[in-house]
Amino acid sequence: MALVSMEKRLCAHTVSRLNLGRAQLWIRAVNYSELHRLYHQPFFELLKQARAVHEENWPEREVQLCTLLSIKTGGCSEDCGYCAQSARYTTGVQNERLMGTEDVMAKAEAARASGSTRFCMGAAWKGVRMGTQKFNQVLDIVRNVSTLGMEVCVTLGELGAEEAKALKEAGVTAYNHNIDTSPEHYPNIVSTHTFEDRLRTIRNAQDAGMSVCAGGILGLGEGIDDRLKMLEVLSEFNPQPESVPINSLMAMKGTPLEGEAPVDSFSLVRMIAVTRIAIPRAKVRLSAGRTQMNKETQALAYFAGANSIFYGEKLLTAANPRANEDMQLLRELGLAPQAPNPQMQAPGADLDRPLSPCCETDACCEEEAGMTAGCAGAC
Ligand code: SAM
Ligand code: DTB
Ligand code: SF4
Repeated sequence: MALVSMEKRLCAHTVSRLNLGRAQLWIRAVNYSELHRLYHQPFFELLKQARAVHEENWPEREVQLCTLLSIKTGGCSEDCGYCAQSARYTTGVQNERLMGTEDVMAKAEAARASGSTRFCMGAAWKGVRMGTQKFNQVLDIVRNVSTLGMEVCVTLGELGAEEAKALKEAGVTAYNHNIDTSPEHYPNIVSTHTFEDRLRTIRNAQDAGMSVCAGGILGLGEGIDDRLKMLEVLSEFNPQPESVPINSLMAMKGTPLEGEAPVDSFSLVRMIAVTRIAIPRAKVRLSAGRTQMNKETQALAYFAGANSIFYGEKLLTAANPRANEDMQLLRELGLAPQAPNPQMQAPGADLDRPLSPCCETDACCEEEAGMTAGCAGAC
């Protein structure tokens, strides 16, 4: 049974029986005080625990390779303080229109040929709306890419329930929507939408049956407590995210956060390790910022539980390590690319706990609010 050996060490959390497809697993929400205790242990003690959880839940040598493509670049209405694609900042990113299906297919086929098993498409806009030409175009792209045998991920900003269903039907495996930081720090970074808006989109993606990829960014001027509060929210999701990207800020010239200091490598590895323990069945993706990391830091991150990376020379607008350097590092460490699983089922909810983030309508949320600490604040 997964995680039994951690049972005695982790105490202040909910333990519940979860139906994940056909596999019965024990998954828990880990609360802030427990995350704090885990994070501040001696470094090697934390690594040992994270490694044990990793080995109980994942094939220890596999790393998932995901390729990113920006299908609509720049000119975004939102003011996310870290983002080179916001129209509010002068960053040098050229605005580009939504790509056509054929061009996207060529990139997706190249990604598959390079060994990627997940293709993630990002768009720089506030969100999508049913019936619009641009959303129809996105659906066409998804239908085509989903024929290639890779997992299909999209990150398109805000989603309503209808749009989420349409994406699922078109063939999306996972929806990426990051919460980025703690609820308290979020308003210091973004003013054009709220943390609760992000949670509502995640709820809609979960309800539509898509896997959710949700994580955040380290290095936004937050404290360690903010990082752990972000992780507490993610850990309380019911169902928990299928994958958790941990980005390190790539400080973009022209953005309000251009002067932020780089993330300390031991803090990054600690965060990966605590994420592995708190969300044991999620792929933990060592995401943006790897160009600033040496091989040793990345090796420690893999040891601590990272089992996915963005692969290929470009993220959305920023640079990523060269594919051959990544393959070389995997070989040096005895790691290997993971096989694709496009038919994978989204994690199922634990029916003994309320869904989290909680549901969309106010009335329903009020009903739930009385009975749940697991409502991550969407109501
Ligand atoms: N517009 C969509 C949204 O906001 O969800 C999708 C694209 S957005 C660029 C996807 C994610 O990339 C953000 O939520 C953030 O976590 C990450 N990101 C963006 N710029 C970054 C940067 N400069 N450094 C690190 N991560 C970044
Ligand atoms: C995620 O968490 N990180 C990726 C993906 N999801 C969409 C994006 C990273 C963007 C890095 C900055 C850029 O390329 O502009
Ligand atoms: Fe727009 Fe997404 Fe960038 Fe925010 S992170 S400015 S929503 S593209």
